[in-house]
Amino acid sequence: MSTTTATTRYLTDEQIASYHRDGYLAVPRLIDKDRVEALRRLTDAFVERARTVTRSDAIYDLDPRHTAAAPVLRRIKNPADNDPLYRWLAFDSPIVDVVTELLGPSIRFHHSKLNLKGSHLGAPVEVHQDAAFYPHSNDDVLAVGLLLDDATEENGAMSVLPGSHRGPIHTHFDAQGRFVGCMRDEDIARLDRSPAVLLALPAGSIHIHHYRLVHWSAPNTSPGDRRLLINSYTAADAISLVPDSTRSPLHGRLIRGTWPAVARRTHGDMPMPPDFSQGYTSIYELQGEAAAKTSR
Ligand SMILES: O=C(O)CCC(=O)C(=O)O
Repeated sequence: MSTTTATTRYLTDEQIASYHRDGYLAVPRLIDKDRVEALRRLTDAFVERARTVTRSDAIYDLDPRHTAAAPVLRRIKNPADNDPLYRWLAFDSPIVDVVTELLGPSIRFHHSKLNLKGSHLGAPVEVHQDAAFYPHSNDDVLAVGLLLDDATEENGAMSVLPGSHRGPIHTHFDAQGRFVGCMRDEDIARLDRSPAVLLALPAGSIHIHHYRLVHWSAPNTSPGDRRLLINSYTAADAISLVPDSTRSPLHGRLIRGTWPAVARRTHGDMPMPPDFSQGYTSIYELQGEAAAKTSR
């Protein structure tokens, strides 16, 4: 691990150590209220524009209940491609400084997405590890979630299993060999999930999770939305073992530091990665394959 070169330090040594030990970290209220308010307005405008959209496309992942009269989006895809404020958050905000404190001074952007867990309708996310979707040559890969709304148990805040990033990457293929974007019931049953942590945090906070960390989130049963902007990053010397499925021109871009001369590898086996060469829809579509699974 390298040390940070950022002039302002956002994390204490204890926070950095706890990220490496537990595989996640919460930083309350990193982004100020005005910026979060602007982000909510921007996101509302995207949802408004979705009224004219009838099927999922390059920007919108529509919930099956979506109509022009009552738009229901599961996700805005690649938000950093589509507005300067989303781009600032991904490339220039304190989020990026925090990431360099965890991954070292040279980092690359992987992707962005905005999960919109709408009131009463918001879809759950089944138990999974991001590493099963996009394994890399080394494990310095993480995702940062920025909360646009206060996240609570009722509105489906994300849960993480501390330390699970030090365990295996579990298969996310079902018994028929289909990539279903979530772990198998028998593997989940073998995990002790009693130490799970619910990341209930106020709007403007971030939570960071290592890409091997087991995590999930429940449906939104509350009257308010739970919107979560996720930006993922890699150490610059982590090379993706799968082709880009984001179709974003920003994917893989060096955003801090220098381009490395050497790709760093971590030893060990993992399940074969999925084949998204025919296109990637979304985690919700994939997990729909496993719809028989009940919410956990
Ligand atoms: O939206 C959530 O609560 C979970 C997000 C997540 O794990 C994902 O989109 O991969």
